[in-house]
Amino acid sequence: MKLSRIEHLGIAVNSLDEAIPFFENVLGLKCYAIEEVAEQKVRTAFFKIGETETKIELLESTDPDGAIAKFIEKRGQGLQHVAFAVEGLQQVLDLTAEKGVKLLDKTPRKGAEGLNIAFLHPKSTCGVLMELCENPNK
Ligand code: CMX
Repeated sequence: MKLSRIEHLGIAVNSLDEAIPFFENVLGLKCYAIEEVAEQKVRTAFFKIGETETKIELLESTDPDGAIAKFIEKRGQGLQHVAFAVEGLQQVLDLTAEKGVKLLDKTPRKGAEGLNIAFLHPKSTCGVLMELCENPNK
């Protein structure tokens, strides 16, 4: 596969309202969007980093049974996933599965900001949850 860049870093937080002031007032980033992704049971807040296209995505759980709530229960707040931008996501997933990697998503699904996304299982990726993202409008 060919990764173009880091699309975003996903950080699990207890509360967007409590976390956002640190990113805005201390790191000097601007929260430009808050979006709920109901299917993932999360509310997200996005920040662009400087002149780059890389973003920080804060993730607040909307459901005690959701992946983010379970992550925080087990590990506390922190870096939850790294997302890479790719082109041809379905083909990338097929080739990755052929290499014996455990996929959480065999086909892309809709993530925040209209991106097509798919996760690789952390058991196959040295313990780091990895998300692959494709912008369908590019
Ligand atoms: N990073 C690394 N390891 C993780 C992890 C993460 N984010 N989340 C879970 N794990 C590990 C757990 O520690 C556990 O390891 P052990 O078996 O060694 O204890 C194992 O994976 C299984 O975890 P679990 O708590 O039992 O939870 P599940 O199997 O129910 O779910 C996972 C794990 C990764 C499949 C789930 O977190 C998931 O589906 N994540 C993808 C969805 C997601 O995170 N969405 C939020 C992002 C929204 C967006 O960007 O659009």
